[in-house]
Amino acid sequence: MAQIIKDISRTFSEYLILPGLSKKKNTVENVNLGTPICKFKKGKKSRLTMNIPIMSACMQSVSGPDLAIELARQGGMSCIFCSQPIESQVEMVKKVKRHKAGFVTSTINLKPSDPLLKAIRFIKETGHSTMPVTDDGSDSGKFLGILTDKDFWEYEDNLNNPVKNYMTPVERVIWGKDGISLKQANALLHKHKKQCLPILNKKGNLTHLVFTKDFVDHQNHPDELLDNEKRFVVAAGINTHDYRERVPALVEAGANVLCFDSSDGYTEFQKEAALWVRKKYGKKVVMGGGNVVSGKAFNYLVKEADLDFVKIGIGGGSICITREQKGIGRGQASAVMDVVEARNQYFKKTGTYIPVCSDGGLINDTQLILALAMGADFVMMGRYFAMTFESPTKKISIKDKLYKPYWGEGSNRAKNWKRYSEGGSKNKLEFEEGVDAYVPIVGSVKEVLPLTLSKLKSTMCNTGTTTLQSFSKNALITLVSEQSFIEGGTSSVVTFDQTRLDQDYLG
Ligand code: MZP
Repeated sequence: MAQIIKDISRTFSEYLILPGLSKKKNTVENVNLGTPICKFKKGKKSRLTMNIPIMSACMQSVSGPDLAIELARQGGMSCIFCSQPIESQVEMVKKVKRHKAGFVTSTINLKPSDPLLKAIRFIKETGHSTMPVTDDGSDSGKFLGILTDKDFWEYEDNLNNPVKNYMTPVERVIWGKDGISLKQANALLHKHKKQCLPILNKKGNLTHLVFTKDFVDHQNHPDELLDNEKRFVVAAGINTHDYRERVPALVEAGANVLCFDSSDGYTEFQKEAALWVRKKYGKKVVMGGGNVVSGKAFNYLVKEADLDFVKIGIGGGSICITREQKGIGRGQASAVMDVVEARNQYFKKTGTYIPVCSDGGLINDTQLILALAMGADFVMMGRYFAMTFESPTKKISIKDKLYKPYWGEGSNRAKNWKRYSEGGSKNKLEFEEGVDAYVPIVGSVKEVLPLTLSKLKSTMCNTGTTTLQSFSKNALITLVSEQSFIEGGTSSVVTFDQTRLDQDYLG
C-alpha cells in the first residue's frame, strides 16, 4: 500500500509570526538582509552572498537583461532563462556583464546630416534631451559632437537644417577617456558643471555616456551586487540536456551562478549533469539545483550531486498547473519546512551549510516573509517581476488598464520541452503544465521592491532580529484557524476601494 504522510500539505497563508522582544537596536536601519547562496563549512563564509534574499525566476517572461541589471542594482539576482538557444542566452548574460554601473550605452544617436526634426522626434519618444552625434549615427561611431534641446528653438529654427549646424563640436565638449572610474567621471562632471560626459576610446569613438543623475543613482544603491570587477552579478539557468555545450558558453560569458531549471530535480539526470559540471569546473562555479519538495530529495541532491544550493517548490507557481495535470507537488510551506529540517540536520552532522531557496507561489509580501522565517535563505519569484517595467515582455492595454503577458515555462508558448521532458522517453504525449496569462503592471523594480523589503525589515524588528539567520532561528510561528485568518483582514468597515467598487457596480 502507498505510504500516506500524516502531515497536511500546508501553504504560507495558514501561518502567522508572533512578535518577539524588540530591543532598542532593532531598527530597520540596523537590519542586514545579506544571505548566502553557496554551501560553506561552519565558521567559513559563503563564496557568494546576495545583499537581499531575492532572485527572479528563470522564465522567458521574467528574467532578461533589463531586469537582471535592475535587480542586481538593488542587491538581488536574476536567473536568465535557458529555454532559448545557447547563443541568445549567452548574449543576455554578456549584456548584463557589459553594463557598467553609471556608464550607459547611448540609445539615441544622430549623424551630422540628420535634420533637427529627427532630434525632436527622439526627444519626444524617449524624454531624453542629450544626443551624441557620431559619424555613422551609431552608439560606437566616431564622436563628432553633442546636441541638446537647448541648442535650437523648435518654433524658430528651420527643422530641416542638419544637426551639425547646432551641435557643440567635439573640440568644445568635455569628455572622459575610456577606462576612467565612475568617481573620476563624476569629478569631471562636477568640475565643469556638466550634466553629461561622453566617454571616448583611443580612436575617438564613443563608448558610453555618464550622466550626473546616474552617478547620484549609483550612490543611492549601496546594496548593488557586484563581482570583483565591479560588474553586476547574474545567474543563468541550465538544463540536463545540452549542459555540455551550454555550461562552458555561460561560464565563458561570465555567469556568476548556474542553476538547473527543472520542475522536478529529484532525478538521476540532474545528478549526472551536476557531477559533470563539478568535475569540469570544481568550486569555480556556483551551482544550484532542484526543484524538490522533501528532505529526502534534498539529501539526494546534496550528497549525490554536490550542489551549492537547492530550490524548493513543485506546483505552487502562479502560472503552474502541474498539480492539476499530474497530481504531484506539495504545499509550499510544508515543502520548505521539510527541506529546511533536512538542511539543518545535514549541517549538524557534517558542518556544511546548504542554502535553500523557496521558489514560486508567493502571492504577497507576507508569504515572502514567512518563507524566510521558516528557514529559506532566499526566495525566487516570477509573477512579482513579470509585473514590472523591467520584465522582457511588451505591455498591452486591456480595457484602459496596462498589463504584461506572463506564461509558464511548461506552457505551449514557452515550448520548453527540455524543462518538462522526463528525459529518455521520446514517445511521451505532450501536455501543458503551465498557463499563458496576463498580469497588471505595477511599476518599476525600484518602486516595488523597496516596499517589500521595508515590510520584511519591519517584521524582523518585531521579532527582535537584525539578520536573516537570526530571524529564521528565533521566529515563533503559529498555524491560524480560518476564523483568525478572517479576523486579520478589515472587519465591518467600508474601505475607499470598496466604495468605488460599489459605485462601479451600481453604474
Ligand atoms: P510565481 O512566482 O509566478 O508564483 O512562480 C514562479 C515559479 O514557477 C518559477 O520560478 C518556476 O519554478 C515555476 N514555474 C515556471 N513555469 C512553470 C510552469 O509552466 C512553473 N508550470 O511552475
